[in-house]
Amino acid sequence: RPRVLSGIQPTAGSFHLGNYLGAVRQWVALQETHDAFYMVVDLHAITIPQDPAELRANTRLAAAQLLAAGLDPERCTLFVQSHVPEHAQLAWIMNCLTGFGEASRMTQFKDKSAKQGADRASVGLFTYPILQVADILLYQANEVPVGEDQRQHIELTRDLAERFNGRFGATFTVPKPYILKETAKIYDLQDPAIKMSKSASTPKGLINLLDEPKATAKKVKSAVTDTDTVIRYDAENKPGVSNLLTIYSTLTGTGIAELEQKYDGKGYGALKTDLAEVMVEFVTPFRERTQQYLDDPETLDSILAKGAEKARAVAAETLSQAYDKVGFLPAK
Ligand code: AQP
Repeated sequence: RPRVLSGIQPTAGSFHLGNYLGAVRQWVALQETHDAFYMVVDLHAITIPQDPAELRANTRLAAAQLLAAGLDPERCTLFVQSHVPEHAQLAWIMNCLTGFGEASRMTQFKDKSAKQGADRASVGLFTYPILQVADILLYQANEVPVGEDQRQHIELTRDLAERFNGRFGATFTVPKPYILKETAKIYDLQDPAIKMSKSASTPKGLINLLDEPKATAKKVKSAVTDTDTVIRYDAENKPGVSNLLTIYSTLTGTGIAELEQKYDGKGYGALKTDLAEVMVEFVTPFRERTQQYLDDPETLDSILAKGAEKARAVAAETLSQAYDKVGFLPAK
C-alpha cells in the first residue's frame, strides 16, 4: 500500500470547516486504501505562543475530533507529534540543508509574520515548513493530503528530499501533494475572496465544527452571496454562491450540476436554508462523538500511545539511515 502522512494543529480548539473539507475528510477516505499516518502537530503549534494547559487540552481535543470525523485506529496510525522525538531530530538536518533565502520565500511565513510583526514572529515560525519536511520524510510518505495553502510546503519537501538524496545517496521517498481540486480551498462565508481560516476569517465567516449548531446555521444563512439571483457554480464571478455549492455538494455527495438543477428558479434563501440544515445534521453528531471521546481520556490516551509506538518504529528507522548518511558517528 502506498503511504500517506498528514497533520493538523491543535491550536484553535475546534476544527473549522476548511480543515475538515480540505484535509480531514480525505484522511478518512485514504485510510481505506493507504498505509496512513496522521498526527496532531503540537510542535508546530508552539511556533506561536501557547498557554500550556490549553495546548495539552487542545491536543486531546484535536485527537478526539479526528476520531469523531472517522479516523479508525485499526485502519490508520494516529499519534501526537511530540511523542515521536525523531521529528525534531530530522528537522535539524533539514534546517542545515535549507537555504536562508529559500526558507524566506515561504508565503505562509510572510503572511503570518507580517500580521504579527517581524520582531514578534519566532524563528520557529520561520522554520515551520522545514519541520513539516521532516514530518513527511520520516515516514517515507508517497502522498500528503492537504489543502491548497500547503502546496508550497510540499514543494519544499520534494526539493529537500531530492537534495538530500542527491548529496548523500537515495534515502527519502519524494512525496506528492494530494489536493482535491473541489475542496482545495474553502472560503470565508463573509469574504469569499479569502480562505476560511482560524486567524484571518471574520467570526461570522468561520464555521467551527464544535460551535452550537444553531449558531452555525445562522452563519450559513447570513453568508455573503452576490446581487445576481441565479444559483450557478462560477468561482470567478460568483465566489460566495460557488463556495456554498462546494460545501453543500461535498457534505451530501450530490453533484454540483444536480444542485444547480435542484435550485433552478429558486432564490439564495432556499439554498442557504437547506444548506444550514445539512450543516446542522453534520455537526450535531460530530460534536456528540467528539464529546464521547473526551469523556473517556484513558481510551483516547491509549489510542495515542499505540499510535506513537507504531509511528516511532518507522521514524526511528528513517532517522538512523539519515544520521548514517550524513556521517554522524554511531553511539556505541
Ligand atoms: N480554508 C481551507 N480550505 C481547505 N483546506 C484548508 N486547510 C486549512 N484551511 C483550509 C487545511 O487544513 C489542514 C490543517 O491545517 P492547519 O493545521 O494549518 O490548521 P489551521 O491552523 O486550523 O489552519 P488555518 O485556519 O489555515 O490556520 P491559520 O489561520 O493559522 O493559517 C491543512 O491541510 C490545511 O491545508
